Amino acid sequence: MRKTGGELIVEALKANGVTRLSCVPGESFLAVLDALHDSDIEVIVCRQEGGAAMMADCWGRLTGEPGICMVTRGPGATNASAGLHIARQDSIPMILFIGQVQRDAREREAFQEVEFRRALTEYAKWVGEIDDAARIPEFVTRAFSIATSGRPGPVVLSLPEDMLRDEVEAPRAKPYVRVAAYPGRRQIDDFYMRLLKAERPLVILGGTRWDADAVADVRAFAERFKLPVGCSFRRQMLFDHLHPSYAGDVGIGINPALAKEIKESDLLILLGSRMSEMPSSGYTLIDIPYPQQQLVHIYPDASELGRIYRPDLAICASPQDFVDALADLEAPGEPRWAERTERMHQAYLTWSKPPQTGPGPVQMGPIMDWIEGNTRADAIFTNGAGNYATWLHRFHRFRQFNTQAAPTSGSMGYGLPAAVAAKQLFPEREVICFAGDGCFMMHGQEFATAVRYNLPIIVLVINNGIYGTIRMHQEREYPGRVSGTDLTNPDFAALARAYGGHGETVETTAEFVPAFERARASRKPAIIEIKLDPEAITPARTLTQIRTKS
Ligand SMILES: Cc1ncc(C[n+]2csc(CCOP(=O)(O)OP(=O)(O)O)c2C)c(N)n1
Repeated sequence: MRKTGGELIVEALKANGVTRLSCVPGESFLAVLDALHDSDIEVIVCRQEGGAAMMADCWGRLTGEPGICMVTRGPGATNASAGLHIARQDSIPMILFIGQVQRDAREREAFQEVEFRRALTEYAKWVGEIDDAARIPEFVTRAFSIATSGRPGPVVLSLPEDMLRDEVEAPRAKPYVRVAAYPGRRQIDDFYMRLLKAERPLVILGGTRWDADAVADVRAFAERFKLPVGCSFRRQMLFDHLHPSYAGDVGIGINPALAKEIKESDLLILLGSRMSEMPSSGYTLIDIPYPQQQLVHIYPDASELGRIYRPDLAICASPQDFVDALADLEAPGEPRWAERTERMHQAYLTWSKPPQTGPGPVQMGPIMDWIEGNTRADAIFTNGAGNYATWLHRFHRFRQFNTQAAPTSGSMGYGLPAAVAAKQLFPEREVICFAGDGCFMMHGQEFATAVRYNLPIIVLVINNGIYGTIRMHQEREYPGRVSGTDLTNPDFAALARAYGGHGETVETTAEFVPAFERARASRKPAIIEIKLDPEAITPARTLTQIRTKS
């Protein structure tokens, strides 16, 4: 039976288990939109391709299956590249389909033409173009394999417009098969012997290719061996923060006590993490290329092992596949390091208590305390980039897998589209987005998407009227010379109402709780603007203290 390219794309998506996708439409892929008309794939129509791609990233992040996004050529694809870059740095499976110019117009710089196999190579794990509609099943299934195997990442498939309209006979699409990479018996024995001989071991979890079972397995392992466990930057959902093994967040502004323990440990077990610039405190935490500590590095992609840090034991396995093998390992009675683990957890608990006072009439500390006491363990928190995110990362105690969507790539604007995607995926769970005034405005238009699909997310816009992170760096490097970091903002509560959502403005600490309760009760997408004194630039230091180095 002959089918159009558009129909074959949708058929291949269905064969690979796709139930939702994000898009901004373009005339370049009308044939796919037409095929979607008769399918049960849910199409989330977005307002800008950057947001659409970030939603697909978030689906990939929270399901482990590639998030799907469709955009048009030139301007659509360049907008989407913001989300592509996040998926690349954050190791998230995602497939971006781009409608492309017709085949006989290529290389003339036709309308909106970009040669994606040249332009997007560094943003994606693989960029392919489908020239022949009969090969759609082959390309799409391969895209799923590449996006999910080894170190996951985004794949781009370019779809020439006329190819999508061709009617051809093609093989029926089959689902991709996941590639597992288990550690061998010899490697597990080696790992076990090193652990038994260690005095001060420490585990750092990170990366992707985790799921709820793997998180439960690693928790059980840490519990049996009383091991201290830290989570890499923005991968905090990998370990229950109230578990006695939890040692803290290995990210920006790391607890100095934890940094010291990492430096002084004699066995570092890096499980799933690349230990890139942010978690490694700018590549200072672990010596490069020869760490002082014995290093066991477990990572799903061989090319990462030994790239920056020379490991003593390298295991090429995904976290899911590695932790499977830990169940058989027997713990020694009371490990030598048990007391140290306890001390590290106590240090974390102290470190994660927010300050109750600071400049201005709004105190984020008590607000965080209230959020901790009044949200469920399965609530999902999203954010982009900015100093405001410190409140969430340092003081929220993540308890469960799949409760965090935050870009390790430090991309502003991620939190809102991610919240929309997370709520669409888990409608029964509360989804709270933290954003700065700068961050929110980068993809604020996706609030309209939340309203359109009736997704009652709660967005906290922490408004200090500045691009705060950059102002902080500026005051440190060029004290008193403010340049390019002031902002003029809309009334965010009025903006929420204009979109058809619920809006609140919080100008004192006491106003926060009733505002949050009203936002919850509204059952609408809501924005709560929290007016924060710009002096409250970090939980510990004011802008003036940074400027005057006092
Ligand atoms: C897309 C993008 N553009 C620029 C930056 C650089 N940057 C990092 S944080 C920041 C300011 C964030 O401001 P805001 O969201 O208001 O939060 P605040 O730091 O004030 O809390 C900027 C401009 C970035 N990380 N991502």
